[in-house]
Amino acid sequence: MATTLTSSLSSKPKTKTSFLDHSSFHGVPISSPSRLLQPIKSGTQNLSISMSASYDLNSFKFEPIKESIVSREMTRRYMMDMITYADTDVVIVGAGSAGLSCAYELSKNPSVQVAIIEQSVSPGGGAWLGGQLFSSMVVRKPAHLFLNELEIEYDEQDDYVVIKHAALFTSTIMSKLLARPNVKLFNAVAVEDLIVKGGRVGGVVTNWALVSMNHDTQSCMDPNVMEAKVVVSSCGHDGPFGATGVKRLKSIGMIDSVPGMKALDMNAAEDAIVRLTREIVPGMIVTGMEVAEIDGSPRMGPTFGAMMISGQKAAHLALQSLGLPNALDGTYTGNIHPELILAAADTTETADA
Ligand code: AHZ
Repeated sequence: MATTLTSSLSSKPKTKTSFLDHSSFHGVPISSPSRLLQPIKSGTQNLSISMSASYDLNSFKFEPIKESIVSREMTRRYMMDMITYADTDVVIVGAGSAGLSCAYELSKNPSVQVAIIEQSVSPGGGAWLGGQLFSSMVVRKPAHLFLNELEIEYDEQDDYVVIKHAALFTSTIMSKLLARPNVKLFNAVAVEDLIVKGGRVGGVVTNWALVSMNHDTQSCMDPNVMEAKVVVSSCGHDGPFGATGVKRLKSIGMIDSVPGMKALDMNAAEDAIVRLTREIVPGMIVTGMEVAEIDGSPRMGPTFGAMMISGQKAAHLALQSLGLPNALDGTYTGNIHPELILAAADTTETADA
């Protein structure tokens, strides 16, 4: 269970108010943690730091290795992953906050094989920062329950919580997710297109991201493919790679329009993103900010609760599509907080609903 930092960071006792009544937090400076006010101790006194292994740091030496062994270890394992995931249960396109939340939730079922494809070398999308270039990440309740599950500490305020650094969320969810045996992250790989058969999305067309970015500087460099029973598109809002999934659906005539996200309204935006997370065409679920692109709903700016809950909803939609127990039709018995069990909303709703 996560503990909160409120007691150590806040200089005033907290009283419960609605944010409409003006939170006691607004404008109140946060006092420095007391340890920062202590002078750094010198010498050996009070030091009880230990190293887990007793290396001799004065004459240190690694065990020997042949260079070719390193190459073969990497190549063999990556190629085995490509062979294994050439035909998989779910492909998640985009490892931002929504895609990672979806993958985390989905991969709790060990029988579901999940491939995450991220065009950037570094997964995480925009969630390494909270907004602009600031570190803290604001998460509106009740999405803090997801943080409790992930054991991420936060500073609790009235109707929201604040994680001291967005990177703490992103690194924690990634470390738990990527350790699962049924998950593979293919980073530096871009989804260039979709496999579509009989009106159903049946997988993705991939290429090394650096190749995708250089198509116009080379002669034809054909892509690779990955078949999937379900594709989850979490490509974020429009940008060099953003909204790739829904833009492609429009260009091949599977949806009529991609109006683009509307201007910022945090309250309307976050509810709409969760409500409109859905299977947009057979075989493809859309989550995160890409939802706002397709529905012309507002953006929320620097608040991340909707990315987490939308990702979780996308995971349960994928489980439903796979015919597995899920929180949408009440058949799920796994670890999800009752408040986060999403009502089986009418997923055909539009932004104007
Ligand atoms: O690199 C992209 C990013 O990491 C990746 N991506 C996009 N297209 C791809 C493609 N192939 C592979 N064709 C691709 N990867 O998708 C990820 C999207 O992450 P994100 O953080 O941009 O989107 P998100 O929906 O997870 O989170 C959005 C966070 C935002 S934006 C916003 C605002 O602008 O108001 N507010 C919030 C909270």
